[in-house]
Amino acid sequence: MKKVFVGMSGDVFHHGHINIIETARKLGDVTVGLMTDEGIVSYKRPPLLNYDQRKKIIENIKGVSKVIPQDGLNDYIRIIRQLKPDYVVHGTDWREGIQKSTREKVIEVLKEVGGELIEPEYTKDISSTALVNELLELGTTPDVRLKKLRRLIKLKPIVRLLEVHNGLTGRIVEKTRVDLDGEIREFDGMWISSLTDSISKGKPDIEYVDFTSRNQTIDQICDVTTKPIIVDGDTGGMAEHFSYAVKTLERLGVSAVIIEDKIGLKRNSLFGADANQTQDSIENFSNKISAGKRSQVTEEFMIIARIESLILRKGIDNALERAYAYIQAGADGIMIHSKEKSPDEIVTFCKAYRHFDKKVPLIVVPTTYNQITEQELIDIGVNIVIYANHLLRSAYPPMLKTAETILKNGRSFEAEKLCLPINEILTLIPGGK
Ligand code: SPV
Ligand code: MG
Repeated sequence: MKKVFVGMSGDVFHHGHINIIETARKLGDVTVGLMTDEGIVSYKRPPLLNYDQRKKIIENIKGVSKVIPQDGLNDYIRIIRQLKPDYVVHGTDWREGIQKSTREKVIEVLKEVGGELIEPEYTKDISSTALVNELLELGTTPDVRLKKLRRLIKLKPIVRLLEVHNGLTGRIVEKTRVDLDGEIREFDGMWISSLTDSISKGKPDIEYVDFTSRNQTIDQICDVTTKPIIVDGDTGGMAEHFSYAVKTLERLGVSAVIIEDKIGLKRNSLFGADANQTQDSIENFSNKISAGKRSQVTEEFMIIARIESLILRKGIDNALERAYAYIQAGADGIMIHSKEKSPDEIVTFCKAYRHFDKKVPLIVVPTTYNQITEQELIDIGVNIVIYANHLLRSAYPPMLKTAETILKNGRSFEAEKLCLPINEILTLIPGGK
């Protein structure tokens, strides 16, 4: 019996997959290399079904003898060297895009082991990616969305969030993708910033826009998106109030709330020591975290403690002492914030944090030290990066310019080139016609 190898993700299984397996089983004994969840997220969005669920399906397909884990596209090489298959079967789709270079490497290594590549014509008019996109357009449930963040943290080297403040910006995070030589890069989720939620309502970021109002923003965003959400919970208010907020956020399907260890009238952290800001005591803030944890309904919701020691110039040791205490109090994550132009103090904190015995996911918001790359953050152990205000900040200057242009000219003709064409805004959100 000849040995045949087929690599696949097998998420949203369809007749195109069956066509491949049918070709393979006519050639011999079929081993499927099933992409692990980590392997898939190394080049595209996480699968809808996890590895074990997909394995169960593929194992039960006629003609499949064995399913083995495949850890990403590069793992083809290891598997082929080990298995020494007579044939590798793959649809013609991998002649283009991210899998193109994998295909070339597979051809090389097949020469080494004396095997052959068989490429059945890719089944037209069906693709898992298109099916998944259609499923996502149907929407999601609070329960499914809430669980997504923990899964992403587990699977991805870094989880990438962008600020949203209404339904439209939610759609931008939901849909924007770039294709970098076949690697599909997108945002993993949304940050609901107190700064941009307040400013977009014409209010300062001083916790005046309270949870009742913030929840309306969140609800609006949930209505038109499926990606996970972290909410900026400001100081969390009084522990008694925070306990209620946690339950409401869970009911809405939010995955995590971040609360900052400040007390009294809250000012935005980026004012730093220029504004009158007071840090809470370790004891009081730890009690608030514990109260939130006790009130939680689901297992998966995360309460993340945000440390303001660097913002308030209290030093790294103070920040580390607080991180330790907040983890003891039950925090599911630590956000360390800085308003320095250089990332040095964040890097120092993250490196010291690595030596903690009990660690929880680490979150940073590189607004001022924005030269740091995601790869550099991964290297110092950061789990989540938040781009905290960029959609609102980038929208405001052109809006102001349009308003001024209309005033200066006494008509809108000159402003037209600054605007999205009417036919494009009409069709921006499907279903309008
Ligand atoms: C926000 O986005 O509201 C934040 C982050 O809290 S920062 O503005 O940097 O304080
Ligand atoms: Mg805020």
